Amino acid sequence: MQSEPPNDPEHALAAAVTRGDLGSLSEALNQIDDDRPENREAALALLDAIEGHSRSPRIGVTGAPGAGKSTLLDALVAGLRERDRSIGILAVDPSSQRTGGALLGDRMRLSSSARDSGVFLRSLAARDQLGGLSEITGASLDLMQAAFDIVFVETVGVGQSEAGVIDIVDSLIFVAQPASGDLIQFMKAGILEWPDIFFVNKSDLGDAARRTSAELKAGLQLGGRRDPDYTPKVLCGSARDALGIDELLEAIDEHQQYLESSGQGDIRRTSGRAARVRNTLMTRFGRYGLERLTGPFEVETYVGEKSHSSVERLADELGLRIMKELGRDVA
Ligand SMILES: Nc1nc2c(ncn2[C@@H]2O[C@H](COP(=O)(O)OP(=O)(O)O)[C@@H](O)[C@H]2O)c(=O)[nH]1
Ligand SMILES: [Mg+2]
Repeated sequence: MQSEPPNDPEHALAAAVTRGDLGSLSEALNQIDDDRPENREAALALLDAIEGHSRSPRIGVTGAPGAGKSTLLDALVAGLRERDRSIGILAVDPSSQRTGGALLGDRMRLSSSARDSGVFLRSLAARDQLGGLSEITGASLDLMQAAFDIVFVETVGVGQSEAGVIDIVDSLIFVAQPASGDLIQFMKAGILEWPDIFFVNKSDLGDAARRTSAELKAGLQLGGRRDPDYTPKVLCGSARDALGIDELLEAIDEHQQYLESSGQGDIRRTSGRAARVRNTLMTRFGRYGLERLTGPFEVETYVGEKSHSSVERLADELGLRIMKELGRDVA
């Protein structure tokens, strides 16, 4: 049981975000993007207030530039609107500003100008210096999850570079180009390990798509998966012609049900939150600082026990501990 929410501006804003008010969501996203120190506490209060209040699916869409991720999202949005679901999309791919993504962005901005349209797009240009997703990406997705029935994050990423997106989503879709590689190349690139669903796009191009799908299926037989209990679906379709979209939506639902019934969903969320806290601490204090915490599992345990605090709050709390320890080292 949670007690009545306190009556302060952050909780009022959090409540409006949770109702799906798009103006409030934009305001909240700007607030967490404002990194002046005097604003920090308000941003943390806002993120704490929405933490754990939504179980909306968080879906990652990755793949090489040009694979059709933005076009696919456009088609998914159409399918989900028919099903009356509200949708938030976070686009971390800077190149999507220029190609098909620009169309997507314009359309979304157009439709979301009506406050109740139920579709919202936010573009984030930057990744952090280390090449991973920035801290703000996870926090933005947390806010959007509170506002919508389902949220997507589009990132350019293949194989190992997907590691960051894994920490912020429940289900990962990999959009493959036809003729983009054979089994050996997929294995070398490490793209078989993480995604929960593979969508071979541009099936209108014919045989190449069928071959790519066969190579992916063969690769998945070889094991080496993060979650050995779930066999990913390999689907074919055309984002441009809206083919295979219903099947993809079904596959997303099915994976979400698997996460729920197996308990993997909770496990993923907790380990993702812990990984985000660890990455933040690593960026701020480096390995030396992180090792000032008492044991290797301290971050995991701490995060697991505090399921009502935001990732950002937990990182600040543990950061304070590290600073105290570092101070002791100096003294
Ligand atoms: N032939 C074909 N082209 C597609 C399909 N889906 C997307 N495209 C095109 O592929 C290009 C890249 O698409 P985009 O969605 O921007 O890819 P992203 O970089 O992965 O987001 C654009 O020119 C799209 O029109 C498809 O199903 N078939
Ligand atoms: Mg794109």
